Amino acid sequence: MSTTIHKNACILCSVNCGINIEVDDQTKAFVKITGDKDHPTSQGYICQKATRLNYYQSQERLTSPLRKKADGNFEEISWDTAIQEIADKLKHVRDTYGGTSIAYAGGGGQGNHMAQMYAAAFRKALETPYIYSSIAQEKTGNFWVHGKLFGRQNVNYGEPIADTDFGMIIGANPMQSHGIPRARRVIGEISRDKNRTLVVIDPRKTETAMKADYFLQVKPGRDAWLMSAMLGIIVQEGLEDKQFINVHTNGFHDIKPYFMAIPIQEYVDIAGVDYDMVLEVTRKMAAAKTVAIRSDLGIEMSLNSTLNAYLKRLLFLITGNFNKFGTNHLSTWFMPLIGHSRDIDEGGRTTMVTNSREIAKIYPPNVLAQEIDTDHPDRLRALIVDSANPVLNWVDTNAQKRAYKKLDVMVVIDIAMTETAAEADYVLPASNQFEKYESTFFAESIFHVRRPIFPPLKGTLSEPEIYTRLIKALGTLDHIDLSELKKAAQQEKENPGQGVFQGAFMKASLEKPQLNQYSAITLRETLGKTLPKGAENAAFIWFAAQLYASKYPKAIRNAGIEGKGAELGEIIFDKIMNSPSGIKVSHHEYEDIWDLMRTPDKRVNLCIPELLDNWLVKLPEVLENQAKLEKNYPFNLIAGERRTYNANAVIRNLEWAKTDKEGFLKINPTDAALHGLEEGAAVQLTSPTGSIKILTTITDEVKKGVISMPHGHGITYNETQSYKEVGAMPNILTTADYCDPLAKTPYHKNVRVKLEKLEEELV
Ligand SMILES: Nc1nc2c(c(=O)[nH]1)N[C@H]1C(S)=C(S)[C@@H](COP(=O)(O)OP(=O)(O)OC[C@H]3O[C@@H](n4cnc5c(=O)[nH]c(N)nc54)[C@H](O)[C@@H]3O)O[C@H]1N2
Ligand SMILES: Nc1nc2c(c(=O)[nH]1)N[C@H]1C(S)=C(S)[C@@H](COP(=O)(O)OP(=O)(O)OC[C@H]3O[C@@H](n4cnc5c(=O)[nH]c(N)nc54)[C@H](O)[C@@H]3O)O[C@H]1N2
Ligand code: SF4
Ligand SMILES: [Mo]
Repeated sequence: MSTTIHKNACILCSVNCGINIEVDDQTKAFVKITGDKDHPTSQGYICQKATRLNYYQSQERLTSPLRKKADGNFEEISWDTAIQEIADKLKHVRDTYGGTSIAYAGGGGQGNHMAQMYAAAFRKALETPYIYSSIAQEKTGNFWVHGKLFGRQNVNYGEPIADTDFGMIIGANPMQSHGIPRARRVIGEISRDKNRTLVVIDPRKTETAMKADYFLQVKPGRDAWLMSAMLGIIVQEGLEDKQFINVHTNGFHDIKPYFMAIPIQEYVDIAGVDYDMVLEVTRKMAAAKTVAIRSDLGIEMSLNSTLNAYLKRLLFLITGNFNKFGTNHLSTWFMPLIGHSRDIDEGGRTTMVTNSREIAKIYPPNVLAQEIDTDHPDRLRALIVDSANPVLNWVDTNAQKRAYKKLDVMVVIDIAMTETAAEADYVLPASNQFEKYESTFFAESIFHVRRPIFPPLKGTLSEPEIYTRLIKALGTLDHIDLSELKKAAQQEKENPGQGVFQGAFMKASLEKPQLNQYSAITLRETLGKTLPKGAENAAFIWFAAQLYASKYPKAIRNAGIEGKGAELGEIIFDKIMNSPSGIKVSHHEYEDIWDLMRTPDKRVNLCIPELLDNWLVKLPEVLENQAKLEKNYPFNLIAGERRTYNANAVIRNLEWAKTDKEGFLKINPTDAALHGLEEGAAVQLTSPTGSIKILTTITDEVKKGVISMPHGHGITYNETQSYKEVGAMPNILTTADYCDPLAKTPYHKNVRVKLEKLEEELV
């Protein structure tokens, strides 16, 4: 058997480890996948999920554009027909009701972000600001808080557990979900080192908790009480870092009274953790040389999400653990995936129906169905979904299905027939992530352009091509003449290093400002044509490189990339295009890092009155409301755990899972006994929104009253039909209104349900 090894990246989580994929030259099957030692962040590390990426590559695909018929079934149509009909329908909606009646949903899952630049141009052409993103059901509370503390919602910021003396992990399980590079090694190292401390705060005794020096098994949704108590201990015992506070922050004296007033013992009791351990952990944190705090969905998708984001940051800020080695710190994006939005009181934008605020230029999935399913004159009437599966993954599956029926037109761009695609009027088949140039760049200071391993599957197109065709069909680019730029690109190719293309591009941008809005398309059609076949999709990186070089030349040179002025941008672009393992594009020295602050005086604004007066002091009300819900729905369901074999819904064939195909519900032995459940018994869970049937596994990983089910199950896939009824969809149970009042992030980790034993067999 002859094989070829291709470098690429794993697309199953945001860490995007570099991988070597060994491909059988005859059958084209993935024979073996190993870690790529040359990848700048993963350095050869991979987890068990990447080794089974062959299930992504070999899964059932879409191979023709589809149009829904009156009887609800799909028919195959040609690309030309699909593009023209979709463009005509969207144009009609735009011209009749305005661009604000159109929404875009998605944004690239864990590994296909290249299309985003083109999707942005498409939204410009459709005149819609509305991008509903999965990120806005987890991180927007954080971004809003960043806006207040650091001056901008889109600052990039890191949580370097790998380099810290005292690592605290709140509501994250890096041993399974990663979220930080080489997570298992990093956690193992800090865990084994007697001189370093690892604290885990989680209601579940997770794989990460097992490695901790201190495990605080908080009651679900009670982190705000715990973190307030810790802040209370710090200020009441005078443990804050006074020098740091003086030099780098404003507002400490305004926030101090709120934490002086925290009844520490009472709050620790509400959180359900040991008082002495909280005291010890907090004092140790205040005394530690460096502290880094990492958190994720456990506090983002639960009660007090935005307040949690603030309290967590206050913990590292008032102990002086910010912008130093081994502490939470700012950095930069080579190419930002989010932006900065003005807040409501500054005239910022909101949605038309529910008045939900835009944060970081994105909108919350939690309100999408309500923005469609209403008689409001300004409701949404058209929806384009790309690289996302909202019906499965976003809140309230059934409410979404009802809403989508009301749309004038719904288009889904995906590689597979998903639960969401099934609802669409048109489905467009995309080439998958190993069949086109793609990029990954979530990790700090990294950019990885991945080359295609295979040509596009017959019948499919890359998203950049799809968006370019759609924009052309809308007629938006008709009046833009690109001939000068095409000529300049050709000259640049023949005579590189003279800055010919750069000069021409700058000139064209000044003369025709509308070009800037469509720069991804412009570059693809000009510079892109001089790049290797397929690489035209990556041409926009040239522009990102120019911008980045003009802003952070020193940090770029620190990363070992030499060059000056205009030349530096060209050099980074070249390096990125010619580094199959990805490259580190910058390194910010700690002495320069405070320059990345975006407040006018480069100091942190510690005081966010909205969160203190309207929220922190009203925590007792949150508790009262919760108590009412608990009466009828006694169980707290953690709906969406990351496990050994789930990866959102990127791999639909659940045969890829070596264990837990069924997606078991974890339940405590006492609860199991109370309900007469034996290992593997089936139960029905009912929430105010819906009910599901699921198999149980008995474990003391969860306490009495807490149950936990995996994310990414309930998928319909031919070969796994038999699991369909058991591997349940968590979002049948979730409720749109049960969410953060400010950012509208859902409380998926705190779904209130009741549980009944089922006598029937599920499989
Ligand atoms: N295996 C795998 N890895 C993944 C993914 C995947 O699908 N599968 N998805 C990726 C994506 S998109 C994301 S966003 C990340 C998410 O990564 P994580 O947030 O780390 O993963 P989760 O398991 O969803 O939740 C984290 C932890 O929060 C805990 N938790 C639940 N409720 C509470 C609470 O009230 N308080 C506290 N303190 N903790 C609570 C849960 O018990 C869990 O251990 O994972 C990424 N990695
Ligand atoms: N109850 C509950 N719900 C949750 C969560 C939870 O913890 N609990 N977690 C949430 C989180 S953190 C996240 S990030 C979301 C994730 O939810 P989504 O954003 O929906 O992400 P994925 O499941 O990764 O869906 C990616 C889609 O992209 C498609 N795809 C793969 N490759 C390509 C490609 O090259 N091109 C195109 N066009 N499509 C492609 C896949 O087929 C799949 O349909 O789920 C959320 N939903
Ligand atoms: S850590 Fe994430 S990116 Fe790395 S191999 Fe595992 S799933 Fe893939
Ligand atoms: Mo996520």
